[in-house]
Amino acid sequence: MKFIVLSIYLLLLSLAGLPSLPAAGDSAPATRPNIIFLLTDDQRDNTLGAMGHPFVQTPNLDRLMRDSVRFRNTYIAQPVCAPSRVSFFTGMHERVHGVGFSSSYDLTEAQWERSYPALLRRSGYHSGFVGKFGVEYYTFQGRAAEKFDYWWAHDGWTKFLPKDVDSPSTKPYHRAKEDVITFIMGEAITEFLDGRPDNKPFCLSVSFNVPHGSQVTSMYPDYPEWHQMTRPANENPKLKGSPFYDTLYRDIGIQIPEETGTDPYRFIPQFIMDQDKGRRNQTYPYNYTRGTNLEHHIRYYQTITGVDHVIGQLFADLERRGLAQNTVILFASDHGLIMGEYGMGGKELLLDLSAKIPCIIHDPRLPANLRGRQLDHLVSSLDYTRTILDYAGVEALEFMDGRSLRPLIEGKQVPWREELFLESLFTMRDNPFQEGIRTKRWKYIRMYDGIMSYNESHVDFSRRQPEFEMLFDLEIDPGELTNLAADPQHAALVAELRTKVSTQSVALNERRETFRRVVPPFPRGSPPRTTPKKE
Ligand SMILES: [Ca+2]
Repeated sequence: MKFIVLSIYLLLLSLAGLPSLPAAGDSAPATRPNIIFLLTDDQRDNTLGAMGHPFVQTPNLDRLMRDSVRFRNTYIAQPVCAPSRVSFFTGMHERVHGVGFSSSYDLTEAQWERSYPALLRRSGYHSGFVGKFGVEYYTFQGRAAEKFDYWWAHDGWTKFLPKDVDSPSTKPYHRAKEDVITFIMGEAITEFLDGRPDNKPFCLSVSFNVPHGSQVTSMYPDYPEWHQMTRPANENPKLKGSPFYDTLYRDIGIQIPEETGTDPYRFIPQFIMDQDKGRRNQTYPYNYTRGTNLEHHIRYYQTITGVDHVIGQLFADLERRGLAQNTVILFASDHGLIMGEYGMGGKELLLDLSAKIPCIIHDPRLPANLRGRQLDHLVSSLDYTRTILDYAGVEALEFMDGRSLRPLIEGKQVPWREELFLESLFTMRDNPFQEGIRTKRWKYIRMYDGIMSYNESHVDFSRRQPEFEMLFDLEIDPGELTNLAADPQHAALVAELRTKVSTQSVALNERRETFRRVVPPFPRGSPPRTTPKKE
C-alpha cells in the first residue's frame, strides 16, 4: 500500500511539470507529419555507400541520404546500447536520467511519461514500437507494450533466427512468417501500417538489432565456438542461397584494419582499461585475431545490407499507401563499434569509431534545393528527441538537453554550438569513466577509474585529477591515432579543454540534482513499485 501511495504521489509530482496537451483521441491537426525513427544497433558512421564506404551496398539508404539532410559530425550521448536508447527517448544525458548498465537506477514510469513516444501519444499520435526495446532496466518490465498503441518488440538480446530458439527474447517472434530477425521487423512495420487509424498521424520507432554482435554471432550458432565466429556463417544451411547472408562480401578481398591483433595498450594503457577483464576474452574476442575479424566484417556488412533492404521495402510501402509525402524519417544508430582498430574491439569509448553515429533526417516537404546536403555542425543524439517533438508540434520539456535540428534542416542561419560535451559512464569490462569535449578541430577525453553501480558521488570529478587523457587534432588526424595530450606544445590547449569539460560536468551534475527533485530516481533492486492503472 505504501508503494501505491508513493507512486501516485510521484506520478502526480512528475506530471505537474508537463505541458498541457490535447488528450489522446482528439482530432490532431491534419498538417502534423507522420514520424518514423529508424535506429540500428552498433552501426558506425560512414557505413553507407553514399557516405563513401568502399564496398557496402546500401542503395535504399543511399537514396534516402541523397534526398535528406545528413549531419556528419553527430555523437551519441552514451556509447552503449541501453543508456543510449534511454537518452534518445528522454533527451537527457545518462548522468541526468541515471539509467545504464553500470548505474544504480532504473527508468521509472514518471520518466517514461517524459519520453518522446509518450508525449507524442498523449498529443494524439498513434504510436508504435518494433524491435529491440533495449532499455533493459525499467520499472514497468513486462508492461512496456502498454506504452504504445502497437508493439512487436523484445527485451534483452534476441537471435538472428529467433524461431529456432525458445527464450523470452525470441518468443515474441515465433508467430512471424519470416525467419530472419531483420525481415521479421519488416513484417512488423507492414502490420503497423495496416492497422493504423486513418484519422491520426503516427509515430513509429523501429529499433533494428543488427549489426550488433549478438545477431551476427547467432547467424551460425551450431558449433562450440560460435560466439567467436571461427567459421563462415554460410556453413549454416539456413543461409544458403540468401542474397544477403550467403556469399555477399565473401570474395571481394575486404581489407580488415592493419592494427588487428596488435598491442592495444599503445593507445589506452592497461592501468586504466584492462582488455582481459571482459573486452578481449568475453565480449569481442573475434576482433582480436585476423581470421575471425574478417568473418566479423563480412557478417557486419551483410546485416547492414539486410536492413537496407527492409528500409527499401518500407519506402515503397509508404509510396504505395500515399504516405511518403507526409512522413518525416529519421535514421540513426545507438553508437558505433571498434572492429580491430587500436588492436581492440567493442564500443563504450569516446573515440569516433565508437561514439560517432550516422545521422540522416528526411522531410519530404522540404524544397528540392535543401535536400541532399551534408552539414558539419556538431550534433548530439539528444537533438533527435527535440527534433521529433518539433516536427510533431509538441513542446519540449525543461530537462531535455539537445536542440531541434529543424532550423538547420530548413536551411536557416541560426547560431549553433561550437563544442559538444561527451561522456561514457559504462564501467563494466574495466571501462573507465570518460568525459570529453569535441570542438570543430579538437577532441579531448579524460578518464577515471570506473566503479560498477556508480552513484552521484562517483561521477563528481571536480576534485579528482584525470588518470589518463587524450587529445586529437581531427584536422590532421581524423583516425585519432596520435594522442597529443602529453605534448608540451599543447599544454595550454589541454588546460583550456580540461576546464571546459569540468564546467560542463559540474553543470550536468547540478542539473541531475534538480531533475531528481522533480522526478525521483528508482534504486535498482528495490521492491517493485505498483502503479495505478489509470494514468
Ligand atoms: Ca548497441
